[in-house]
Amino acid sequence: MKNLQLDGEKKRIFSGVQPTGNLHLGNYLGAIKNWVNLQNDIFSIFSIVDLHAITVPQEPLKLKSSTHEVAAAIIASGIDIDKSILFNQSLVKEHSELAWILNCVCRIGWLNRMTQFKEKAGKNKENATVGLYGYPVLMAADILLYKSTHVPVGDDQKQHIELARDIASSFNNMFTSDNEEDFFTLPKPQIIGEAKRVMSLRDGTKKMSKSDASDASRINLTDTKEEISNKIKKAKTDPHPLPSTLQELKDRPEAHNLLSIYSSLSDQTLEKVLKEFSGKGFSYFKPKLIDLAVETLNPISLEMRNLLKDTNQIDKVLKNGAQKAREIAEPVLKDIKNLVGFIN
Ligand code: AQP
Repeated sequence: MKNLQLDGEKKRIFSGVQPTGNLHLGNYLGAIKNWVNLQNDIFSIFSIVDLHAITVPQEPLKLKSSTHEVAAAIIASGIDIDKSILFNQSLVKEHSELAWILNCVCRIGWLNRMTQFKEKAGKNKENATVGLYGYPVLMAADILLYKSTHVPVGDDQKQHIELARDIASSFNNMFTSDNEEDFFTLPKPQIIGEAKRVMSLRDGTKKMSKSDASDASRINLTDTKEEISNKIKKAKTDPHPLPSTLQELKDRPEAHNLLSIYSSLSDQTLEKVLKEFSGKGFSYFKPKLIDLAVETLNPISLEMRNLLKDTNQIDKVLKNGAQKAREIAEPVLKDIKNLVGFIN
């Protein structure tokens, strides 16, 4: 395990994913694919954030099986558990403890601006849980507990990272004196690749999401070749041929989405993909996208199925990861408690 202690200019990554159902192409391209690339250069901590998952009601047995599935998906996608840390959040109690302290730093006005709460609570705000409202504070705790410097996420999480920076900065002002080095470095979001926000296959203006009622709206990492193929064939499009410039994609959300997915899966810029398909119809483009999606996702889903045959082994991996995570978290939280004025 390299680099457990953070010294000098060292970078450290934290990122998480909720066990709220099967992972989809958005989670893969927006987050996990980038994690796999980054783990070779930067010491990384990845968490299956089950404490976040229960901010909306979860069926307990389903939560357990989703946690196994997400762990299997992350490992099958290429996260190396000897190089990086992988654990489920509730095994490291310091996350909840720090969240409480940060609840006493974060201002209600800051939380009131969070768009994800507005979207998830919908019209029935009074009925949303306090946990859903405070979700971004727990997320700030997740990141800051490891003194993380970088947080690779999809574009939808940018506002939450900005809030984590505000909370860290406020904590520094409250508890670090002028002649001391700031306790927290302000974490930076890393929003990488051409598919920063993968959209629904049924509606190019809506984010691809696990909780969308329509399974046809997303490609799950567990989908078979046939399912991937059918979903892409049925994906919403428009009647025009594919354009040659980014400008012309502006009012064509479905075309933009499918081309961005192709570009991210093939590790090419969107400009290059536009050059390749300019003037062609969707009937020409979609089979190419199907081939590429199947080629990338099929090995992942096969490996996932293999890993899921032994869930005891997955539990062992997560517990071992949690132990390593606590080696970092415990002393950081002790320092924080000390700064706040707790006897510990
Ligand atoms: N559509 C997306 N495009 C790009 N990135 C995405 N991410 C999620 N959806 C997209 C990124 O995946 C990581 C894990 O997300 P999450 O599961 O913790 O939560 P989420 O953003 O709320 O994802 P969902 O699918 O929309 O879940 P539900 O439906 O349960 O709320 C994050 O880095 C996120 O940016």
